[in-house]
Amino acid sequence: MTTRRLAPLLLAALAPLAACGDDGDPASSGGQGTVRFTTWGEEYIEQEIPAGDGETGFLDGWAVQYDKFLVSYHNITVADDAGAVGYQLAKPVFVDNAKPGKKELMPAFALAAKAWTKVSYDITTASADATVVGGADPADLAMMVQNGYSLYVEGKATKGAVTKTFHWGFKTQTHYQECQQATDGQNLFGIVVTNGGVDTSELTTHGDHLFYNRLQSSPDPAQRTVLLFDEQAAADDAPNGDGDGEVSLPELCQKQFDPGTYDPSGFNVASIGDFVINLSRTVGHFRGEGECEVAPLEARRPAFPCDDYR
Ligand SMILES: [Ca+2]
Repeated sequence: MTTRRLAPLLLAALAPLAACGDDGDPASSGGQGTVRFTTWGEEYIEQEIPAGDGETGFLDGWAVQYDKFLVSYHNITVADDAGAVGYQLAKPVFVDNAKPGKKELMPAFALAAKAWTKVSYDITTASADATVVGGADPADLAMMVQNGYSLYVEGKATKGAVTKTFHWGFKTQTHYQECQQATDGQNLFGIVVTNGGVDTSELTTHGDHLFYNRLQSSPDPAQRTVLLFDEQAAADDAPNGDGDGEVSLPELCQKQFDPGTYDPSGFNVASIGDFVINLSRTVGHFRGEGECEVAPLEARRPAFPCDDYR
């Protein structure tokens, strides 16, 4: 598993981005090609996030296994450098990335052979009319709709003889834009469709990000971003929680974070819950380790993320 860096969390509204670059047709081929979008939770969500050195797994000895990783995708959009939309998903898609394998998000479609530099998507509240793909359970979609969730994770963490379960439903509304990946040492924005070719974009979800100890990568390389669960586990224990073995979001929202261990990176957070809710916006990625700019979509956001979860 390669080391990851955190996607920037942009909590302010983004100014429109000026178009830039060339005419966006490096393929110069004419004709058209086929475009596919898939999603995958990688080994971390399918199998386990093990104990490790902080970057390869939990620094404090925990291991996490997901039973559900439910994602509500909306508005998957492919546009060119001038903003002309070549494709936009008409119906939302519902998927469970705890199910094994890479899942097709929609049927393959054709696009003109050229660079499509602007790929974006949303993870927003699940919709009853969503297309259920990849073997996801329609009952889980109904649960998401009923509770107003956009993302829901369920699983267990173990350390020695201790097991803590979790069922966390997130209501965050997040837009992922300017999706890009490092290719041959450069950041390639969006996708390149070639004449007769097939291009596949994976909207990868990173299950480890919920357990990071900082909200943005530190400019100081000595300050590592690491995976931790001790504080989350302690949120279930007295005096913060009810000790029933289940770490709930309200319990996380009661638990102040240790500033010696957790770095809010300048964001307004007071509890471990605020960390986890903010980090829920960073699970969305592009083509494996590729990144997108993260933009919250809520018209109103509370002073602290937990204010909507107590
Ligand atoms: Ca509990």
